[in-house]
Amino acid sequence: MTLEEQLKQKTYYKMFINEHEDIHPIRVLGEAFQEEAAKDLPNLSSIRFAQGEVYFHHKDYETAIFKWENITDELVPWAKKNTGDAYYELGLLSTAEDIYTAISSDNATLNTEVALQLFSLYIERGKTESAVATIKRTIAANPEYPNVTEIARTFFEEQQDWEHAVELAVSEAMRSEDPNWFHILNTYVDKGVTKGHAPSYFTPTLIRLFQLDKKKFEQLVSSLWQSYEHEESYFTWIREINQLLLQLDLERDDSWNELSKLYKAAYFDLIEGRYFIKMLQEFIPDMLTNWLRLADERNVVLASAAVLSWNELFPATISLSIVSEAEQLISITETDINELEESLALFDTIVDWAEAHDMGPNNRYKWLVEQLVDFDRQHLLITGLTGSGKSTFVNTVLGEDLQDSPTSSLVMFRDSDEEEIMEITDWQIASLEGFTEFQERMDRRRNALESIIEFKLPNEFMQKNKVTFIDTPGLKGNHNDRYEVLKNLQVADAVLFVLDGNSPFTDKERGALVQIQELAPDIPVHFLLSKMDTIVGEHEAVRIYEETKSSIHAIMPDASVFAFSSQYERGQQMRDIKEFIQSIKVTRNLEDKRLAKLLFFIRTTIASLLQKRIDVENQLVEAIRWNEDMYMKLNGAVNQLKDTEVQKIKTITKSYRMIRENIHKDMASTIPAMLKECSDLIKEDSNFSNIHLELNEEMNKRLQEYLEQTVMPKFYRSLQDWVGYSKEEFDQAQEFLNEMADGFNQMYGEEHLALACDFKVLDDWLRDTDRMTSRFQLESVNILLRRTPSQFLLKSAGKLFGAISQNKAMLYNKYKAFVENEDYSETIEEVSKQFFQPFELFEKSLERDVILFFKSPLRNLTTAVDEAKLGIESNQEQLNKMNTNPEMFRDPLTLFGVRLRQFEWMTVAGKGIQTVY
Ligand SMILES: Nc1nc2c(ncn2[C@@H]2O[C@H](COP(=O)(O)OP(=O)(O)OP(=O)(O)O)[C@@H](O)[C@H]2O)c(=O)[nH]1
Ligand SMILES: [Mg+2]
Repeated sequence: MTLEEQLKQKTYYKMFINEHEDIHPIRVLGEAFQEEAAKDLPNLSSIRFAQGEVYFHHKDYETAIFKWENITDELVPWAKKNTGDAYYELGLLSTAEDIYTAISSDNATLNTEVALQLFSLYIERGKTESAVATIKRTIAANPEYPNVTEIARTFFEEQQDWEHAVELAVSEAMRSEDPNWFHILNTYVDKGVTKGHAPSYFTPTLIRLFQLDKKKFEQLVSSLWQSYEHEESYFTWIREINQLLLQLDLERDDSWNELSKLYKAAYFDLIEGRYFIKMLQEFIPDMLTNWLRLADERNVVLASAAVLSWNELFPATISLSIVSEAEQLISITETDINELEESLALFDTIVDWAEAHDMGPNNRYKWLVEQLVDFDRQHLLITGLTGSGKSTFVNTVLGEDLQDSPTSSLVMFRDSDEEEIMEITDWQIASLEGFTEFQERMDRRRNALESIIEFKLPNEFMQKNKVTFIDTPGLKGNHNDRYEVLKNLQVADAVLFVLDGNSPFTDKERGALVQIQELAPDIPVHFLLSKMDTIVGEHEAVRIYEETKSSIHAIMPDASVFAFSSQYERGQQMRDIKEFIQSIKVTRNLEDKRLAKLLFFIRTTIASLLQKRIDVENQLVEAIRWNEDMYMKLNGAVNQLKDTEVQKIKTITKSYRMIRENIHKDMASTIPAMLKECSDLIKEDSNFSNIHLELNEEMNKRLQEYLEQTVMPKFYRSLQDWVGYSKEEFDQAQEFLNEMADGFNQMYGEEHLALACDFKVLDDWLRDTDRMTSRFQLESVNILLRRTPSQFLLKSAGKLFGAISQNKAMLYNKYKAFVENEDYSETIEEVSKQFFQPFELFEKSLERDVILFFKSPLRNLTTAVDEAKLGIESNQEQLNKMNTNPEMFRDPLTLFGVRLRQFEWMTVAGKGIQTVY
C-alpha cells in the first residue's frame, strides 16, 4: 500500500506496529513515542500523527485532534484534513468546513479527499450549490480519481439535477470513451430528460460513439430522435442528424435497420400534409439522401422510390449521384412491400384529409376503391349505345325482371345474402327502400350520372361465377356526354360492349370504342350481339354474326363475340352465357391490374380535390355577391315597409279622428238647442224656489237620451265603416308585402321569407268599438247649478224677490230668457269630455296597434338583412382564409402526389405494370 493510500485510510500508524501485532497499538505507539522523546533531536510528529489515527479509529476524536494539532512536518496538510474529519465526526460541521477550506496543498489526492469530504459536508448542511460546485471542480481537476464521477452521478440523479447529470454523462463519455457512460446517457435520453438541450449538443458525442460502436450509435440516435419527435426542436434535430450522417462514412452493409425504420416513419410523417412544403423543402433532400445511403434491404426500394418521386416534383434538389443510385437500386432490388396496402393507406389519408377540409366524404371514390380491393369478384361492365339491350341482358342473366326503362345511373349488381339497394353520391350514401324506390331513382334524370347504385341481391349465377354486373346508361351524344357515363370505367375488369344485332358496329359504336380504349387501354373489351331473334331467318342471323365478328377482329383480334337474344330458350342459353363469361374473365395479374387502377384513382382523386377547391372558391365569391345583392334589396324593403307603416298610421288615425270630430261637431250644434227647448218647462205658476233643480234634472235626462239613442248608434255605424276602411288599407299593405315576399323567395329559391301581418288587430278594434258604443251613462252634469240662477236673479231682482207675488211674472220672464239665451258651451265641454274619454284613449293606442300589425314582417325582414350581412361576412372570412394561406390546401395535395409517384415508381419498376394516366 502506498503512503498516500495509508494516509487516506488513516492506516499510517501500521508502519509502527510491524511485529507487535499482538500488542495494542496505543501501547506500541506510546512506547515508540517515549523512545523517540529520549533522543537528542526527537521527531515526534509522525508518531503523534499515527497516534491521532488510532484515537480516531477508537472514536476518541478530541484526543485525535490534540495529537494532530501538534504536528509540524510535511504531514501537516494531512493532519489538518484529519482534524477536519474528526470535527466532522463530532458533528461540528462548520468548524470542519473552516478547517477543510483552509487547507492548501499541491497534493492531488489530498485535495480530492478534502473536496469529497467537503462535498458530503455541504450535502449534509443542505448547501446544494456549494456541493455541486465542489464536485464539479473535483471532477475537472481529477476525473480519474476513484469513484469521483460515480459519486457525482449518484448525487445528481438523487437530486434529479438532470442538467448536471446529462452534462456529466456527456463529458465523461467523451473523456473516458467508457461504454457505460454512453449507456447512461442513453438512459437519460430515454427518460426524456435531455430534451432541454439543443440537438447539436450531442453531435460530438454521437460522432465519437459512431467510431466506437455503430450499434450503440444507432441506438442513441434512435433514442434522441424519439425524444425530439414531438418537441419544437424536431426540425432542428432532423437537420442536425442529417448533417451529421452526411459527414459519416455509412455502409449499407452495416444494416442500419433501426435508422432505416426511423427515416421511413419520419419521412412519411412529414409528408402527411401537416407541414408546408416551404418548411420541408430545405431538409427533405438531405433526409432522403441519408435514407437511401442507409436503407436496409426492406426499405431500399421504398427509399429509392421516395428519392425519385421527390426529385421529380422538385427537380435538382437531390444530388445526381443519389438519384442514379436510386434508379439503379430500384431496378435490381426485390421488394416484399405490400403496395396495395400502402396505396390504400394513402388513399385513406387523402379522403380523410379532404373530409377534414370540408370537401365532403368523397363516397364515390371510396366506393370505387372498395370494389377494386374486392378480389373475390370480377367486375363486368356492360356498355353500348342507348337501347342496345344492356339491361335486358343483365335481367336475363340474373333471371330477374329488374329493369324495364332506360338506365339512368350506373348500377352494380352483386350477390349477397340479403337484398339491399344503396345510392352512393359524393356527399351521401342513402339506402333505397326496395324495388319501387329503385325504379323511381332510375326514372329520375336529374344528376343521375352523379349517383352510383349498388344493388345487392341473392343470386346464384353471380355467386357461382364470382362476378358482378355493372349496368350503365346507354352511350349517346358527343365525347363529353359519353365521358360522363364512362368516368367510372376503371372499376371494370372487363367490358362487355352490347351491339344491337339489327345494326351492329356502327360508326357511333366505333367512336365509343376508341374512347373506351383511350380511357382504359388495359381493360379487355368483348362483345354481345343482342336481339338476335329480331333478325329474320337463321341464315341472315349467322351472316350478321360472322360479319360483325370479322369486322371486330380486324381491329381487336382478341375480343370474343357472343350472340344473344332475350327470346331464346333460357336453359340452353344460360349454359352458353356461363361459358362465355368464364372465358372473358381476367385470368392473369388481376391484383396488379387492380393496383394500377387504384393508383389511377388516387391521382384522379387528387386532381378532383384541386378542382373542388377552385369550385369552393368560386362558390364563395358568388355567395358574397349574392348576399350583397340581397342585403341591398332587403334593406330597401325594410325602408319601404317602414314608410308604409308611417303612412298607414297616418291615414287610419286621421280617418278615425275625423269621425270623432264630426260627432263632436254634431253634439255642439244639437245640444244648445235641445237644452234651450227646456224653457217650455218654465210656467208662470212654477215654483221658482226650486225650478232650477227641476230644469237641471230634465236637461240631464234629455242629454242622456240624446247621447245614447242618437249619437251612439251613429258613432257605432261610423266606426264600423272605419274598421272596414282600415281593413282595406291593411289588405292593400299585405298584398304589397306578399308580392315583396314572393320576389325575395324567388331569389332565395325557396320559401324562406314570410311577411304575414297580424290581422288580429282588426278583431280587437271591432271588439273595442263595439264595447265603447254599446252603452253610455252620463254622470249628471251641473248645467244650471253651476252659476246658480237664483243668485243671479237675487242679484238683479233684489229685494223684490219672494216678497211680492206680482213679481212672479218678472221671474218667469227672467228664467225663460236665461235658459233660452245661455250658450251652454261649458256644458258641451263637460259632456264631451265624459263622452269621448274612452274614444280618446282608443285613439291613442292606434299607432301602437298599427305597428303591431306590421311587427312580424318587419322583424322577418330585419332578420333576413342580418342573415345577408352574416352571409357576406362569413363567406368573405372563409375566402380570405383560403387566399392568405393557399399553401395550406395546395401543399398537402402536392405531397400526396409525391407519395403517389413513389408507389408508381415501385410498381412500374418492380412489376412492370403500366401506370394508368
Ligand atoms: N326482341 C328483343 N327485344 C329486346 C332484346 N333485348 C332488348 N330488347 C328490347 O330493346 C329495348 C331496349 O332494351 P334495354 O335492355 O332497356 O336496353 P338498354 O341498352 O338497357 O337501354 P338504355 O338503358 O336506355 O341504354 C327494350 O324494349 C327491350 O325489350 C332482345 O334480345 N330481343
Ligand atoms: Mg338499360
